Amino acid sequence: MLKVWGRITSINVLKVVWTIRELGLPFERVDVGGAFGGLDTPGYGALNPNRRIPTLDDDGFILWESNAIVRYLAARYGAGSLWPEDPRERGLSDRWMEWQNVEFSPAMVPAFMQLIRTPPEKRNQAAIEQSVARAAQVAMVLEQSLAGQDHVGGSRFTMGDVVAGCAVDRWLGLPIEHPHVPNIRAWHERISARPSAQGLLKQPLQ
Ligand SMILES: N[C@@H](CCC(=O)N[C@@H](CS)C(=O)NCC(=O)O)C(=O)O
Repeated sequence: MLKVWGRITSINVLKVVWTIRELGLPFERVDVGGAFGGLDTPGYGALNPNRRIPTLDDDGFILWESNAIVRYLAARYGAGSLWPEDPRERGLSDRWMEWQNVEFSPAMVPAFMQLIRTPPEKRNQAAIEQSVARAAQVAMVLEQSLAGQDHVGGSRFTMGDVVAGCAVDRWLGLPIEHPHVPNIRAWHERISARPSAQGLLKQPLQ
């Protein structure tokens, strides 16, 4: 059975859990990281030398880095669904995983950390404003790409929807003024309605 290490309040754990649920696979999740601790033990360090979450164990095969885990699971268990078999269709999905990792999350995370994980008296208003503005700018790339299509890679739900969807779900949940993004909001409703997303998306941020 699949085993995932990591608290569910981590976006990187969330995307892995959503992937596994979408694939309909049995799994066990172990709460480590954050207030749970457990990342500084020799045992965890042997599994994941970065001492980060998530870590996946698939029958003794250990993998870390959340987007690599999503790709692995999709390729192994979701060929033709989460993992498009046509290389072009797969590329159009996969690019949104890179976009999440190198464009959108770096823009948005400072605002998330300030507004959700920092007490009000310790917040840096300038950092929040800069992050909110940059995230809005980056989000418009997705907004335009979603015009006339139901999912990030095209007509079907694929791994790119999971990964970009987790980040966008957080962004939409932030107590900030968002730009006008009707295509993103419609897509977010669509993906949040999936049975596999229940209890994972649209949750209070913490
Ligand atoms: N690039 C890594 C980042 C992993 C990461 O930074 N995880 C955070 C949680 S989102 C973590 O381990 N934080 C320490 C903690 O939770 O104690 C991945 O995508 O898996």
